[in-house]
Amino acid sequence: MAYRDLRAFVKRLEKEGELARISTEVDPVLEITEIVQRLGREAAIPQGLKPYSSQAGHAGAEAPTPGFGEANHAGAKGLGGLGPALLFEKPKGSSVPLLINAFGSERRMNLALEVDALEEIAERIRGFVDMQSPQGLLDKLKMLPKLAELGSFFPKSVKSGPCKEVVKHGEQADLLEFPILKCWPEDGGRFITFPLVFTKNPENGKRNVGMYRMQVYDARTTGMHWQTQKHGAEHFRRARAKDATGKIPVAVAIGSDPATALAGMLPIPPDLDEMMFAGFLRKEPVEMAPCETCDLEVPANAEIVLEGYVRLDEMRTEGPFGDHTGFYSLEGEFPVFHVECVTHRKEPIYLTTIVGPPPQEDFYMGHAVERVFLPVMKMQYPEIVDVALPAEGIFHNLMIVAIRKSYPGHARKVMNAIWSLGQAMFTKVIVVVDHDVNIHDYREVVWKTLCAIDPERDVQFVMGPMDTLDHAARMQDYGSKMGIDATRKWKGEGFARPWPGEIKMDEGTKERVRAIWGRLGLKG
Ligand SMILES: Cc1cc2nc3c(=O)[nH]c(=O)nc-3n(C[C@H](O)[C@H](O)[C@H](O)COP(=O)(O)O)c2cc1C
Ligand SMILES: [Mn+2]
Repeated sequence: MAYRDLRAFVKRLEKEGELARISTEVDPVLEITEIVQRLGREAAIPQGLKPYSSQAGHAGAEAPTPGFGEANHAGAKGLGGLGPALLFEKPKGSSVPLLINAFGSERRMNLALEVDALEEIAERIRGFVDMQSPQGLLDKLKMLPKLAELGSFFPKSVKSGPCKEVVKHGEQADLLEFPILKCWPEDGGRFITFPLVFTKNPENGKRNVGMYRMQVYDARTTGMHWQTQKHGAEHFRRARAKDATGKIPVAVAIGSDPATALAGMLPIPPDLDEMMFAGFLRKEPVEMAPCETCDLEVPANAEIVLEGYVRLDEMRTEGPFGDHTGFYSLEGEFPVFHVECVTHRKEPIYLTTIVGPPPQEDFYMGHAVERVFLPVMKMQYPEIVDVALPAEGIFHNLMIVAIRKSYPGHARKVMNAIWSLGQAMFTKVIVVVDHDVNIHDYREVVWKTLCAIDPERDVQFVMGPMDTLDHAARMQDYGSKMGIDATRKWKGEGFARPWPGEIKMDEGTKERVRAIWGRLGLKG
């Protein structure tokens, strides 16, 4: 059974010993951040310090061994966590409790998505992706349950829902009643960090849901941090092209059942409904209730809903904001959200998160996305064996890819594929290695990559769109990327020298030493 709402998830976390309640008054201005950071510093297991484990089985150049890859997943386990989820019952200046770090460990991500391992979701996706047109009658019959399951994911419109237990129009609507965080000292103000922002494509009416931070300017005005390549920004541009002086309706839901809350960050194609994907994840449709003041729908189980509009002729300075990168995003001009109506549950819970120097809670959310979408990536590019996004690479700065190399130039083909694949377009550095490198062991990756490259020959630069948050790019949103071909080089790539084998002791000698070990008087 899917979680009914956020509070059902909170209950489960508590039952599992994954939640701490804080009844002391704490200030959402900076203090909550510092508490979360202290817990994180103590609890996080730096991945780089994991025990060294070289992947067995050196394959000779141009002769990849079959049966590789699966063992690579072992390395992705045991990412630790950032301490428990925290429910601040008395945030200073607000009567609304605040939930943070709800997804800050691999275990809590599994609980959120109701799986024992993320692989299960990947497996379900594979099941659908593998569906081919049925051949005979038997095949057709076999597909029926899958198709029925697909149908059950579509969001379901309902008349109303708990999110409307309290409705406040106009002057009564007041964002300042919620414990909105000021995360870092130089932040431009308080920011809503875990919203689901709903808009419609003005051309075809299709829904988009994205997680975009919102700077609070006053009781009824916020920023709308639609980075230029994101779907919200595209809706804004298309509407503006039709009527530059108009406005578009926008609704924001804060806090819902965990799969729905997380759906806002999914890197899925434009015009694909994130709420349908949430239905797939929770195996039950998301119930959507109509807004009070505009033609949009929001999850009926949401804790808090903000309804309003964004004017197409208005921009305002947003930021600075202590960001995913571990640095401040500088000020920039972004659209403005005007709140006309606030609805919420009785005794709502305010869901939020903090980004900052890695790893933070978003690392565990991003890691889940990486694991869940890997089968989709492999479907399109079957040569991809595995990918790894180290926390320090903050999603867009570094992707390590293991491929089964089959032809000259294959590593570069994969780089180009990644740079043209949805939000993977932002990847600043791609390292491509052979399939027998354990890419979740970063020491092994550094060692084997550096041994495998002739830098001038194996590094490729390209220009393209950059993540808005990249402060080193020559211009905002546009800059260069680098691909490193760290695969073994082939004759077909102009490499005439022999490629050496990796050093490994033979089993016979190991066995003989094992037998006499006890007599040597050595530890270990
Ligand atoms: C905690 C958190 C905060 C985020 N803040 C922003 C943001 O302010 N602006 C933005 O464009 N993307 C932000 N993102 C990334 C988007 O949620 C992500 O790219 C998502 O896929 C966008 O949805 P879209 O593809 O429908 O545009 C954030 C992600 C997380 C996890
Ligand atoms: Mn989208």
